[in-house]
Amino acid sequence: MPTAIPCLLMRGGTSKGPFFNAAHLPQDVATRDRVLLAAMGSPDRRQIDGIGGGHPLTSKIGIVSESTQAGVDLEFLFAQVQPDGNTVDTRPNCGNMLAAAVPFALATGMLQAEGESATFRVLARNTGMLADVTLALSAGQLADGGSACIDGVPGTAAAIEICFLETAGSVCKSLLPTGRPRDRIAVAGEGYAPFSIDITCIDNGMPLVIFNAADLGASGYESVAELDANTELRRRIEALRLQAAQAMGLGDVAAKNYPKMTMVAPPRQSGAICTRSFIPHVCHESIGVLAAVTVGTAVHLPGSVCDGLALRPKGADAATVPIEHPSGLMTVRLTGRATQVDAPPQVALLRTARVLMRGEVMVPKAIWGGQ
Ligand code: NQM
Repeated sequence: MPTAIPCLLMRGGTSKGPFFNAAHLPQDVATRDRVLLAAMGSPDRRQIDGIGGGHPLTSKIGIVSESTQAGVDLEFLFAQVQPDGNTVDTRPNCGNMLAAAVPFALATGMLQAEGESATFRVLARNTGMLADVTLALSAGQLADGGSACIDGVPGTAAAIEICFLETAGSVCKSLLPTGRPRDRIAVAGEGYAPFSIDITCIDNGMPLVIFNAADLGASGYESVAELDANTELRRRIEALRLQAAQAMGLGDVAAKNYPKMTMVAPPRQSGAICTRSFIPHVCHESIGVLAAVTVGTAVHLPGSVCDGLALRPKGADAATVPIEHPSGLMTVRLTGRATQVDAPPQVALLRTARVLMRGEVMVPKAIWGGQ
C-alpha cells in the first residue's frame, strides 16, 4: 500500500496546490522534499504522475503548523516546485498561497474562530515575515461565498485581507540590495547581441529585477502566450536575471525561482503601471502578490525605472497603487509613509481562497513509509 497523507487541495488567490499539516509530513527535510516531489509528479512537464497542475502557478505547496511563538497564531511554509524541476524551493514567500493558510487551519481544526470575521497573525516561515490575515467567517469557517473579486479568478468569494508587516529585504539583505534605486548592467550571452540596460533591483517581500519593456524591444502589453513563445526575449531576460542576482548578493540563481523579472510599461487601463512578470522563466498569468507589493514600492521610489513610466498616485490616493497585469489589476495599499524608501511602508491587499477538495495524497512507500 502507498503512504496516504492527509491533504486539502486549495486555491490561494491566483495560485493552487495541496496544503498539508506539517505534522503529517516527514520531519527530515530531504525526505519531505522527495515526498513533495512525488506528490506533485515532478520532475515532469505535465506532472502526469502527481497532483501538480503542470504550471508554476499550480505547482505550489502550503505547509501549515501551529505556532509556539508568542503573538503568532499560525505558521506557514510555502514550497515551490517547478513542474519539470527536481528541487523544492522554500526560500521566497508566496502571498497568494498565504491567503489559503488560515482557511486551511480552520477547515482542519488547527485554529478556531467565531463571529462574522476574525484576524490571525501568521508567520511566513520562508523569510520570517509576519502578516495579519482578516477573513469573513460563517460557522467558524471561511464564509462560503462573498462579494470579493480578484482579477485572474472568475466570480466572487469571501474577502481575505492580508496586511503584511516588515516586508523589506525578504530574501535580499535590504529593500535595495545594490544600494541604489537604479543600476545599469551590461549583459552578454549566446544567441543575441550584447546589451546594456537600466534595472531596479528591489525586494519588498519578493526579490525583483524591474526593467522597461521597451529596453528589450517589447511593448510590455504582449499577451502571456506571446511572451512565452518569444524564446529570444526569454533567453535575454534569463541572462539578465543571472547577472542581476550577483549584483543583488543572491549568488548563482540558475536553479532558484528568484529573483523574479518584471517588465514594465506606462499604464493603459487606469492603473499606475503596466507589468509582465516572469516567475522566473514563464510569464505570470497575472502577478504575484508580493511581486505587486514590490512593484508598488518601486512606483513610489524616486530614480527607479518606474520613475517616469508610472502614473504615480498622488494626494489622498497616494497609498493605493493599482498594478496592471495580463488579467487585469491588482491594487496594493501602502499604508504608513508610502513614499519614503528609508521607512518601507506596510502593505495590504485583498485576496480570496477556497478549499477545492479534501482527501489523501498517495505517495509510493519506497519514497516514504509514513509516520
Ligand atoms: O509574489 C508567483 C503567485 C506567485 C507568488 C510567483 C506570489 C507573490 O502568484 O507573493 O504570490 O512569483 O512565482 O502565486
